[in-house]
Amino acid sequence: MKEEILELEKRALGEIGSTLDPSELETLRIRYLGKKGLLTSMMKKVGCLPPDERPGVGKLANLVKKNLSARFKETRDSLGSGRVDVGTTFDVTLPGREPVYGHLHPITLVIKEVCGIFTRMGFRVVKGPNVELDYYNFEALNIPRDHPARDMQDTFYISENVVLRTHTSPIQVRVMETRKPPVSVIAPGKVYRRDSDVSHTPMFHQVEGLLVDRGVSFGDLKGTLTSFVRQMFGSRTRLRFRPSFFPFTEPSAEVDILCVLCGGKGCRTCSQTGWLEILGSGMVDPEVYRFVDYDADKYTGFAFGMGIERIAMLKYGIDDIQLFFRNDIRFLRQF
Ligand code: 2NM
Repeated sequence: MKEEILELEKRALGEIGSTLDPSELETLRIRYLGKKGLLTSMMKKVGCLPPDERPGVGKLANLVKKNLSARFKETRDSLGSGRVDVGTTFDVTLPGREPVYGHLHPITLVIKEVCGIFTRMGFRVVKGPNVELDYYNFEALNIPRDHPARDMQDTFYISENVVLRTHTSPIQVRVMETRKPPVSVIAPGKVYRRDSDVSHTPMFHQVEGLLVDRGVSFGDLKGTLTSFVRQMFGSRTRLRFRPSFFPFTEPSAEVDILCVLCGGKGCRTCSQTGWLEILGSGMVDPEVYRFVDYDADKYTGFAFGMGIERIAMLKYGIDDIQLFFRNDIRFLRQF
Protein backbone atom coordinates (compact mmCIF):
# COMPACT_ATOMS: atom_id res chain seq x y z
CA MET A 1 0.00 0.00 0.00
CA LYS A 2 2.92 2.32 0.68
CA GLU A 3 3.91 2.07 -2.99
CA GLU A 4 0.36 2.91 -4.05
CA ILE A 5 0.36 6.05 -1.88
CA LEU A 6 3.71 7.17 -3.23
CA GLU A 7 2.58 6.48 -6.80
CA LEU A 8 -0.55 8.58 -6.15
CA GLU A 9 1.55 11.44 -4.76
CA LYS A 10 3.82 11.40 -7.81
CA ARG A 11 0.84 11.53 -10.17
CA ALA A 12 -0.83 14.33 -8.21
CA LEU A 13 2.34 16.45 -8.15
CA GLY A 14 2.74 16.04 -11.90
CA GLU A 15 -0.84 17.12 -12.55
CA ILE A 16 -0.57 20.11 -10.18
CA GLY A 17 2.58 21.19 -12.00
CA SER A 18 0.89 21.29 -15.40
CA THR A 19 -2.21 23.16 -14.21
CA LEU A 20 -2.51 26.77 -15.44
CA ASP A 21 -5.98 27.63 -14.24
CA PRO A 22 -7.27 28.07 -10.65
CA SER A 23 -10.63 26.29 -11.26
CA GLU A 24 -8.90 23.36 -12.91
CA LEU A 25 -6.62 23.21 -9.89
CA GLU A 26 -9.61 23.14 -7.51
CA THR A 27 -11.16 20.22 -9.44
CA LEU A 28 -7.86 18.42 -9.11
CA ARG A 29 -7.68 19.12 -5.38
CA ILE A 30 -11.16 17.66 -4.84
CA ARG A 31 -10.23 14.59 -6.91
CA TYR A 32 -7.28 13.85 -4.62
CA LEU A 33 -8.06 15.40 -1.24
CA GLY A 34 -11.87 15.80 -1.27
CA LYS A 35 -14.19 13.71 0.98
CA LYS A 36 -14.39 11.01 -1.67
CA GLY A 37 -10.95 11.82 -3.07
CA LEU A 38 -8.34 9.28 -4.12
CA LEU A 39 -6.04 9.84 -1.16
CA THR A 40 -8.93 10.16 1.29
CA SER A 41 -10.37 6.81 0.18
CA MET A 42 -6.98 5.20 0.51
CA MET A 43 -6.60 6.57 4.06
CA LYS A 44 -9.95 5.03 5.01
CA LYS A 45 -8.56 1.62 4.07
CA VAL A 46 -5.64 1.93 6.52
CA GLY A 47 -7.95 0.59 9.25
CA CYS A 48 -8.34 -2.71 7.34
CA LEU A 49 -4.60 -3.38 7.29
CA PRO A 50 -2.89 -5.79 9.69
CA PRO A 51 -2.28 -3.93 13.01
CA ASP A 52 1.53 -3.91 12.64
CA GLU A 53 1.34 -2.16 9.23
CA ARG A 54 -1.18 0.54 10.23
CA PRO A 55 1.15 3.05 11.99
CA GLY A 56 3.73 3.15 9.17
CA VAL A 57 1.19 3.46 6.34
CA GLY A 58 -0.93 5.91 8.30
CA LYS A 59 2.07 8.13 8.95
CA LEU A 60 3.06 8.10 5.27
CA ALA A 61 -0.50 8.88 4.13
CA ASN A 62 -0.69 11.86 6.50
CA LEU A 63 2.67 13.14 5.26
CA VAL A 64 1.57 12.89 1.62
CA LYS A 65 -1.72 14.66 2.43
CA LYS A 66 0.14 17.50 4.12
CA ASN A 67 2.58 17.76 1.25
CA LEU A 68 -0.13 17.79 -1.43
CA SER A 69 -2.23 20.35 0.50
CA ALA A 70 0.79 22.63 0.67
CA ARG A 71 1.48 22.26 -3.07
CA PHE A 72 -2.17 23.00 -3.93
CA LYS A 73 -2.11 26.18 -1.82
CA GLU A 74 1.24 27.28 -3.21
CA THR A 75 0.09 26.76 -6.81
CA ARG A 76 -3.23 28.55 -6.19
CA ASP A 77 -1.35 31.60 -4.83
CA SER A 78 1.03 31.73 -7.76
CA LEU A 79 -1.72 31.38 -10.35
CA GLY A 80 -3.72 34.22 -8.80
CA SER A 81 -7.38 34.62 -9.59
CA GLY A 82 -7.23 35.42 -13.28
CA ARG A 83 -6.82 33.06 -16.22
CA VAL A 84 -3.35 32.58 -17.61
CA ASP A 85 -3.40 31.25 -21.16
CA VAL A 86 -0.60 29.08 -22.44
CA GLY A 87 -0.01 31.73 -25.15
CA THR A 88 0.55 34.61 -22.71
CA THR A 89 3.13 33.24 -20.30
CA PHE A 90 6.02 35.63 -19.76
CA ASP A 91 9.29 35.45 -21.62
CA VAL A 92 11.63 36.77 -18.92
CA THR A 93 14.46 37.04 -21.46
CA LEU A 94 12.69 39.70 -23.59
CA PRO A 95 14.41 43.12 -23.44
CA GLY A 96 12.40 45.88 -21.67
CA ARG A 97 10.44 48.50 -23.58
CA GLU A 98 12.22 51.89 -23.85
CA PRO A 99 10.27 54.41 -21.74
CA VAL A 100 9.29 57.72 -23.36
CA TYR A 101 11.53 60.33 -21.76
CA GLY A 102 10.31 63.90 -21.38
CA HIS A 103 12.62 66.90 -21.13
CA LEU A 104 12.57 70.57 -20.23
CA HIS A 105 10.84 73.13 -22.49
CA PRO A 106 13.26 74.87 -24.91
CA ILE A 107 12.60 78.22 -23.17
CA THR A 108 13.51 76.68 -19.79
CA LEU A 109 16.66 75.22 -21.35
CA VAL A 110 17.74 78.63 -22.71
CA ILE A 111 16.99 80.35 -19.37
CA LYS A 112 19.16 77.74 -17.63
CA GLU A 113 21.95 78.22 -20.17
CA VAL A 114 21.93 82.03 -19.80
CA CYS A 115 21.80 81.88 -15.99
CA GLY A 116 24.57 79.25 -16.01
CA ILE A 117 26.91 81.55 -17.96
CA PHE A 118 26.34 84.42 -15.52
CA THR A 119 26.49 82.34 -12.32
CA ARG A 120 29.90 81.06 -13.46
CA MET A 121 30.95 84.73 -13.66
CA GLY A 122 29.80 85.21 -10.04
CA PHE A 123 26.22 86.44 -10.47
CA ARG A 124 23.51 85.05 -8.16
CA VAL A 125 20.04 84.05 -9.45
CA VAL A 126 17.17 86.00 -7.85
CA LYS A 127 13.37 85.85 -8.28
CA GLY A 128 10.52 88.25 -7.66
CA PRO A 129 6.71 88.52 -7.88
CA ASN A 130 4.91 88.41 -11.26
CA VAL A 131 2.20 90.68 -9.84
CA GLU A 132 4.12 93.82 -9.00
CA LEU A 133 3.57 97.26 -7.56
CA ASP A 134 3.55 100.14 -10.05
CA TYR A 135 6.31 101.60 -7.87
CA TYR A 136 8.82 98.79 -8.56
CA ASN A 137 7.80 98.23 -12.17
CA PHE A 138 7.91 101.90 -13.23
CA GLU A 139 8.40 104.60 -10.60
CA ALA A 140 11.73 103.45 -9.08
CA LEU A 141 13.05 102.74 -12.58
CA ASN A 142 12.70 106.39 -13.51
CA ILE A 143 9.84 105.68 -15.91
CA PRO A 144 7.78 108.86 -15.54
CA ARG A 145 3.97 108.95 -15.34
CA ASP A 146 3.61 110.06 -18.95
CA HIS A 147 6.07 107.54 -20.39
CA PRO A 148 4.58 105.52 -23.29
CA ALA A 149 5.56 102.21 -21.63
CA ARG A 150 3.04 103.01 -18.91
CA ASP A 151 0.23 103.22 -21.40
CA MET A 152 -2.82 101.05 -20.84
CA GLN A 153 -2.02 99.67 -24.28
CA ASP A 154 1.11 97.90 -23.04
CA THR A 155 0.48 97.09 -19.39
CA PHE A 156 -1.93 94.66 -17.72
CA TYR A 157 -3.31 96.62 -14.78
CA ILE A 158 -4.63 94.67 -11.77
CA SER A 159 -5.62 97.90 -10.00
CA GLU A 160 -4.43 101.50 -10.02
CA ASN A 161 -1.11 100.68 -8.31
CA VAL A 162 -0.71 97.00 -9.17
CA VAL A 163 0.39 95.54 -12.53
CA LEU A 164 1.63 92.32 -14.09
CA ARG A 165 5.34 93.13 -14.38
CA THR A 166 6.27 94.28 -17.90
CA HIS A 167 9.98 93.41 -17.39
CA THR A 168 12.07 91.72 -14.70
CA SER A 169 13.81 94.99 -13.69
CA PRO A 170 11.60 95.40 -10.57
CA ILE A 171 13.43 92.35 -9.18
CA GLN A 172 16.69 94.27 -9.38
CA VAL A 173 15.15 97.29 -7.69
CA ARG A 174 14.02 95.04 -4.83
CA VAL A 175 17.55 93.62 -4.56
CA MET A 176 19.11 97.11 -4.38
CA GLU A 177 16.53 98.13 -1.79
CA THR A 178 17.53 95.30 0.55
CA ARG A 179 21.27 94.82 -0.18
CA LYS A 180 24.19 97.22 -0.11
CA PRO A 181 26.83 97.00 -2.90
CA PRO A 182 28.65 95.03 -4.08
CA VAL A 183 25.70 93.26 -5.75
CA SER A 184 25.70 91.08 -8.83
CA VAL A 185 22.46 89.32 -9.65
CA ILE A 186 20.74 87.65 -12.57
CA ALA A 187 16.91 87.78 -12.63
CA PRO A 188 14.99 85.38 -14.93
CA GLY A 189 11.21 85.21 -15.20
CA LYS A 190 7.92 85.66 -17.03
CA VAL A 191 6.86 89.15 -18.10
CA TYR A 192 3.54 90.41 -19.46
CA ARG A 193 2.56 92.94 -22.10
CA ARG A 194 -0.73 93.72 -23.82
CA ASP A 195 0.62 92.72 -27.15
CA SER A 196 -0.59 89.77 -29.18
CA ASP A 197 -0.01 89.20 -32.89
CA VAL A 198 2.11 86.90 -35.06
CA SER A 199 5.37 88.15 -33.55
CA HIS A 200 4.22 88.98 -29.98
CA THR A 201 2.76 86.91 -27.13
CA PRO A 202 1.09 88.49 -24.06
CA MET A 203 3.50 86.57 -21.81
CA PHE A 204 7.16 85.96 -22.60
CA HIS A 205 10.42 85.46 -20.71
CA GLN A 206 13.27 87.76 -19.83
CA VAL A 207 16.59 87.50 -18.10
CA GLU A 208 18.07 90.68 -16.67
CA GLY A 209 21.33 91.27 -14.87
CA LEU A 210 22.72 93.89 -12.51
CA LEU A 211 26.17 94.56 -11.10
CA VAL A 212 26.92 97.49 -8.77
CA ASP A 213 30.19 98.17 -6.93
CA ARG A 214 32.85 100.86 -6.53
CA GLY A 215 34.57 101.72 -9.81
CA VAL A 216 32.41 99.69 -12.24
CA SER A 217 32.92 101.05 -15.77
CA PHE A 218 31.32 100.80 -19.20
CA GLY A 219 34.36 98.66 -20.06
CA ASP A 220 33.19 96.10 -17.46
CA LEU A 221 29.78 96.08 -19.15
CA LYS A 222 31.35 95.50 -22.56
CA GLY A 223 33.67 92.76 -21.31
CA THR A 224 30.95 90.92 -19.40
CA LEU A 225 28.42 91.02 -22.24
CA THR A 226 31.01 90.13 -24.90
CA SER A 227 31.97 87.08 -22.86
CA PHE A 228 28.29 86.17 -22.50
CA VAL A 229 27.49 86.53 -26.21
CA ARG A 230 30.48 84.40 -27.26
CA GLN A 231 29.57 81.64 -24.77
CA MET A 232 25.98 81.72 -25.99
CA PHE A 233 26.45 82.01 -29.77
CA GLY A 234 30.01 80.74 -30.31
CA SER A 235 33.50 82.03 -29.54
CA ARG A 236 33.94 83.74 -32.93
CA THR A 237 30.63 85.63 -32.87
CA ARG A 238 30.96 89.22 -34.16
CA LEU A 239 29.07 91.79 -32.09
CA ARG A 240 28.65 95.55 -31.79
CA PHE A 241 27.48 97.96 -29.08
CA ARG A 242 25.05 100.48 -30.58
CA PRO A 243 24.01 103.64 -28.64
CA SER A 244 20.43 103.51 -27.38
CA PHE A 245 18.15 104.93 -24.71
CA PHE A 246 16.43 103.56 -21.59
CA PRO A 247 14.97 105.70 -18.77
CA PHE A 248 16.88 103.63 -16.17
CA THR A 249 20.37 103.62 -17.73
CA GLU A 250 22.74 106.34 -18.95
CA PRO A 251 24.56 105.79 -21.22
CA SER A 252 22.65 102.92 -22.81
CA ALA A 253 23.62 100.50 -25.54
CA GLU A 254 22.01 97.70 -27.43
CA VAL A 255 24.06 94.68 -28.42
CA ASP A 256 23.79 93.32 -31.96
CA ILE A 257 25.34 90.16 -33.37
CA LEU A 258 26.15 89.65 -37.01
CA CYS A 259 23.09 88.05 -38.58
CA VAL A 260 23.27 84.29 -38.00
CA LEU A 261 21.24 83.63 -41.17
CA CYS A 262 22.95 85.75 -43.85
CA GLY A 263 26.31 86.38 -42.16
CA GLY A 264 25.90 90.15 -42.50
CA LYS A 265 24.88 90.31 -46.17
CA GLY A 266 21.35 91.41 -45.34
CA CYS A 267 18.18 89.29 -45.34
CA ARG A 268 14.56 89.30 -44.21
CA THR A 269 15.38 88.24 -40.60
CA CYS A 270 17.82 91.15 -40.07
CA SER A 271 15.68 93.60 -42.14
CA GLN A 272 18.57 93.96 -44.62
CA THR A 273 20.83 95.48 -41.90
CA GLY A 274 23.12 92.47 -41.48
CA TRP A 275 22.74 92.78 -37.67
CA LEU A 276 20.41 91.23 -35.07
CA GLU A 277 19.58 93.00 -31.80
CA ILE A 278 19.89 90.56 -28.90
CA LEU A 279 20.00 92.60 -25.69
CA GLY A 280 19.72 96.02 -24.08
CA SER A 281 22.14 97.40 -21.51
CA GLY A 282 23.59 100.46 -19.86
CA MET A 283 25.14 102.07 -16.81
CA VAL A 284 22.48 102.35 -14.08
CA ASP A 285 21.12 105.91 -14.04
CA PRO A 286 21.94 107.81 -10.79
CA GLU A 287 18.23 108.67 -10.70
CA VAL A 288 17.50 104.97 -9.92
CA TYR A 289 20.04 105.04 -7.05
CA ARG A 290 18.05 107.86 -5.39
CA PHE A 291 15.03 105.53 -5.08
CA VAL A 292 17.02 102.69 -3.49
CA ASP A 293 19.18 104.95 -1.32
CA TYR A 294 22.53 104.11 -2.97
CA ASP A 295 25.25 106.79 -2.93
CA ALA A 296 25.76 107.63 -6.62
CA ASP A 297 29.11 109.28 -5.82
CA LYS A 298 30.43 106.04 -4.33
CA TYR A 299 28.94 103.41 -6.62
CA THR A 300 28.46 102.77 -10.30
CA GLY A 301 27.03 99.74 -12.04
CA PHE A 302 25.68 98.22 -15.20
CA ALA A 303 22.46 96.44 -16.04
CA PHE A 304 21.20 94.51 -19.03
CA GLY A 305 18.14 92.65 -20.21
CA MET A 306 17.19 90.19 -22.93
CA GLY A 307 14.08 88.47 -24.26
CA ILE A 308 14.52 84.70 -24.03
CA GLU A 309 12.15 83.74 -26.86
CA ARG A 310 14.14 85.95 -29.20
CA ILE A 311 17.48 84.48 -28.07
CA ALA A 312 16.07 80.94 -28.48
CA MET A 313 14.71 81.73 -31.97
CA LEU A 314 18.07 83.08 -33.15
CA LYS A 315 20.07 80.29 -31.53
CA TYR A 316 17.91 77.50 -32.98
CA GLY A 317 16.80 79.20 -36.21
CA ILE A 318 13.08 79.28 -35.33
CA ASP A 319 10.96 81.79 -37.29
CA ASP A 320 7.66 81.62 -35.34
CA ILE A 321 7.46 82.67 -31.65
CA GLN A 322 4.02 81.03 -31.29
CA LEU A 323 5.66 77.58 -31.56
CA PHE A 324 6.94 77.96 -27.97
CA PHE A 325 3.39 78.20 -26.66
CA ARG A 326 1.49 75.65 -28.78
CA ASN A 327 2.81 72.57 -26.95
CA ASP A 328 3.13 70.60 -30.18
CA ILE A 329 5.17 67.53 -29.25
CA ARG A 330 6.70 67.36 -32.76
CA PHE A 331 8.25 70.80 -32.15
CA LEU A 332 9.17 70.34 -28.47
CA ARG A 333 10.91 66.98 -28.83
CA GLN A 334 13.57 68.49 -31.10
CA PHE A 335 15.38 70.15 -28.17
C1 2NM B 1 17.35 96.40 -19.88
C2 2NM B 1 18.23 97.26 -20.50
C3 2NM B 1 19.01 98.12 -19.74
C4 2NM B 1 17.86 97.23 -16.30
C5 2NM B 1 18.14 98.25 -15.42
C6 2NM B 1 17.83 97.78 -14.19
C7 2NM B 1 17.95 98.49 -12.91
F1 2NM B 1 17.11 97.98 -12.02
F2 2NM B 1 19.16 98.34 -12.42
F3 2NM B 1 17.72 99.76 -13.07
N1 2NM B 1 17.37 96.55 -14.32
N2 2NM B 1 17.40 96.20 -15.63
C8 2NM B 1 18.01 97.23 -17.76
C9 2NM B 1 18.90 98.08 -18.35
C10 2NM B 1 17.23 96.39 -18.51
O1 2NM B 1 16.52 95.54 -20.57
C11 2NM B 1 16.43 95.65 -21.95
